[in-house]
Amino acid sequence: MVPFDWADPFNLDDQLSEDERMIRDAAHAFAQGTLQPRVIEDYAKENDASELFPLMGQAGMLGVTIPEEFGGSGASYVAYGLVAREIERVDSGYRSMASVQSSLVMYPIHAYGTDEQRAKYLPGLASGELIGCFGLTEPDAGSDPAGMRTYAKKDGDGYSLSGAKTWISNSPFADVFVVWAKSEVHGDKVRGFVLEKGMAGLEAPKIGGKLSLRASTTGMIQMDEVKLPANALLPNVEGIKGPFGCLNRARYGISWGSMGAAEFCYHAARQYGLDRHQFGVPLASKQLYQLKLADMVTEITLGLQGSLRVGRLMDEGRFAPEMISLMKRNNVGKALNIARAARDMHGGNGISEEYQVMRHMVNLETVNTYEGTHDVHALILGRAITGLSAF
Ligand code: TGC
Ligand code: FAD
Repeated sequence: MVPFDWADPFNLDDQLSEDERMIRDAAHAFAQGTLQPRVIEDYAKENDASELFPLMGQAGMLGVTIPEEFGGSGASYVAYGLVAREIERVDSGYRSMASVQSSLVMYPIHAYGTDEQRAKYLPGLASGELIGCFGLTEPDAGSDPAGMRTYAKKDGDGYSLSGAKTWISNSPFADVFVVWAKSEVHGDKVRGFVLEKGMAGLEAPKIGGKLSLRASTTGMIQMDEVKLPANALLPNVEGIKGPFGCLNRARYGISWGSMGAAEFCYHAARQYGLDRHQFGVPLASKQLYQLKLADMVTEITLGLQGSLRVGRLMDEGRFAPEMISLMKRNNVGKALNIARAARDMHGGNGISEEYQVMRHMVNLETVNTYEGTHDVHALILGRAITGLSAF
């Protein structure tokens, strides 16, 4: 028998390789040393924290699974998940900045791009000198991205792109835009294009007034006959499965990241209950308080174990996208419940920025919606279980 570790009940640490532990520890040091000291202010002021990208790059937080020849770390999907968990332990918005860069910009350029595109963009994206964004969602096409209207017309040897994307992480300060559009030349199939900041007809205004994910900058991408050369096309994928291939990676990372946010809330609630006395005893001595902590540690332990399993299957090339839907949906939903409980367990202090649990709680509302809503992932699973589409 071994003693029970309340912070790591199933000994996750033991199931990681030496390299994965090193990457996890580096991510923890970066997140606690660089991100944690500034998060309350970034969130309160809705700062555009673009200067964090080169810092993330130097710390090896970008392109974890991208081969080293392109500036990435060439590490496992489990390592990528561990990085997401450490960053989101501080804030979901910072994790969003990093996961869009790695999974939604670097991944498609690496997987679907030419050698020329890889060489041009990936090293700068890995170092954080370049910032990327991913334009799929439109004002009238959110859960149903196949309903997109953004259109690429033939224009000489290249294309002319028009349309609008909305709710796009990083877009107001992005240098590189991976945009998905229906393409005239390709029989109106969805294709990916790489746009660059400063192109005529391309604008990326910020969306202000968010009450969630305020440390991450979100905007639109407005395209008015943006002229693109032929080599702006990502040639190696056609159809809506292109963007979905990217979403698989990002959703998987979110399944780990949301557990990081949940762990922060669980640890905070435990400590608060030990420190805070009411009725002459610590709150943590009360059965109701302990029940909530027991529920938290159970969901976190199972959630991390599930993400680890899916990560291993991804590393072996043996995953189904529905496995990722299962883990994204479960872990984010559970993390949101945990954050709400932690907020409650902190009493009045729970609404203060200083205690941070409410920031995690409202962030997780966004995480529950983006990358496929909680209900959309239920329908993805429902279709796989029954063979019947309920979208
Ligand atoms: P459907 O008929 O299901 O499939 C069309 C084609 O796509 C293939 N496919 C996938 N391929 C790889 N991975 C997946 N996960 C895939 N899902 C589907 C499928 O095999 C088929 O291929 P083919 O060759 O037969 O054509 O497509 P549908 O249009 O009916 O889609 C249904 C649904 C609901 C599953 C899908 O539209 C969906 O997932 N909606 C949610 C949209 C979403 O997640 N948007 C995210 C935007 S990005 C974002 O939120 C970033 S947040 C910032 C951050 O990450 O931090
Ligand atoms: P809708 O699709 O309109 O859904 C509204 C409600 O209806 C939801 O509850 C949903 O579950 C439900 N619903 C929808 N369809 C069905 C159905 N068939 N059956 C039952 N219920 C249904 N997108 C990008 O492309 N790139 C980004 O970088 C990005 N970053 C984001 C950052 C933030 C802060 C936010 C909030 C969003 C971001 N998104 C991004 C967009 C995000 O992916 C979408 O918001 C999400 O996919 C949901 O789409 P929607 O907002 O249009 O909601």
